[in-house]
Amino acid sequence: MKKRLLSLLLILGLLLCTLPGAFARKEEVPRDWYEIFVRSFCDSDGDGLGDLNGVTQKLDYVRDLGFTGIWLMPIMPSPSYHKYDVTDYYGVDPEYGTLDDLRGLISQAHARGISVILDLPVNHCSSEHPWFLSACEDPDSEYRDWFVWSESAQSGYHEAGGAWYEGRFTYGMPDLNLDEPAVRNEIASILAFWLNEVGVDGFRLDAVTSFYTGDLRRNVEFLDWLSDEAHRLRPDCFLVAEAWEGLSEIAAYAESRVDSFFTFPVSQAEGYIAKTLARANKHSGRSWGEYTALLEETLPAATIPAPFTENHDTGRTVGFTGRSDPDKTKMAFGLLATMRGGIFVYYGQEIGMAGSGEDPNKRVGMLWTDASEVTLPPPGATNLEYSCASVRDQEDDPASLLSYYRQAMTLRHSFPVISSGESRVLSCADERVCLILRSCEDEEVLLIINPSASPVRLVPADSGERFTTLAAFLCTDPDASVFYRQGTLRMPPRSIAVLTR
Ligand SMILES: [Ca+2]
Repeated sequence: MKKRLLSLLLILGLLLCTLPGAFARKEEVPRDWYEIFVRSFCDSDGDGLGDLNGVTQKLDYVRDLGFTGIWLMPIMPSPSYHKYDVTDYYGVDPEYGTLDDLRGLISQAHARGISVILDLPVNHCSSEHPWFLSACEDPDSEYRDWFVWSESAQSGYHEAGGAWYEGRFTYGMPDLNLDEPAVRNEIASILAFWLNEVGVDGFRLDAVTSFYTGDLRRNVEFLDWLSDEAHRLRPDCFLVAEAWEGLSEIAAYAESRVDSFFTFPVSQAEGYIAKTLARANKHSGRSWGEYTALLEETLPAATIPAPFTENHDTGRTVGFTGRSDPDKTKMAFGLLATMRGGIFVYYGQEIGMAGSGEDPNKRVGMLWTDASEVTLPPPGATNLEYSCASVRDQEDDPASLLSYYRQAMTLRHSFPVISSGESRVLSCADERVCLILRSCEDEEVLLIINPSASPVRLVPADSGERFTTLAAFLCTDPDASVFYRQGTLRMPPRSIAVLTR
């Protein structure tokens, strides 16, 4: 009887493991991702443009920084510098290299324990894509219904041959008709090509709120379809989606079977991290606790949060932390590095690269050594001054931002529960400090975070939880320390302590 029960449980377990999506998600430790704009990252052949082989050359750097995944911004052939308007979903833009270069990159990444996901813009293609050219030339083309047409002019539509096509972003990006079965078949083939033939580990899904503009229900339906297709092809693939919205809207999207959604409310000058670190905030610890609790109760338990402070579309982090206060810039990452989920860092963020305003300014060449050696600026970039030190100059400086990033990532990975556990915010009389109990089945830590610019002294046991050991700490000042003696914890400004029982 017992045996039969056991085998029944085993079969049930196997069944659950083979189902796509939700069941497998939460128990695993999420990966942390490094976002790369290939054109501006590293040039391997001296033509002035970053390329895939350049990324391969820098994989040790990415690994040593502590990242276990890279997100490559679009690499498929495209007429634009950013390549979010694709002309061939089955290739690599010659500016960046070849499919074999990508295969080489993937195998070198895997050898270092790094996963590779590609940016996948399928809301729209390029107006130069052969599908669209055919659809425009001939109203009887088999590709006509791959796009959305109107007999009259309307907002978000553009004229072509006496009819109007939907192109919500620009006229150069015609929206694909995602209700057309042939389009869905094509997208399924695209997924199969990259996941199975090329071996990428997943996708970053671009602009998912625009699939059916303003229609959450249909967007989620499409995301479920796409996620099921991808996980059927590769059960372990990872999908992270861009729904650039407020928290409740993101939570609604996260009910879909896509693994992860970017946590936009954490990011940028108006985000949770910036607000917590604002100069006038005398209750920075309480604020951070409230934001942590808000995320915990709003996002569905099965989703993997993907917090970040900057990406290729936003102003860079130093724009809101301010160059005059390097410790604040460090602490912005300290907060990010203690968050649940899989965090995302945009190339150059770790050395404090600046950039805001027009998009090209947010996407300039990575400063490895010297400003004279960076890749060619994206067309339209106007701010080409570098106000931070290069990777070379920060590498061996224990006080550098880069060194802090490495330490923060080391702390994060020393306690997998930080990434995968649930949070419970404990009360603390000193509102400059925040106590977060982070726990999963077999691990539990108490994170004590002092985001404030003051030193603090507290008795952690006053929270009602007993943690006896100071297991790790992280300070923005490399010469500072956290002390835990006779039940009292002394923390310098902008510091983090990890206590275990
Ligand atoms: Ca090149």
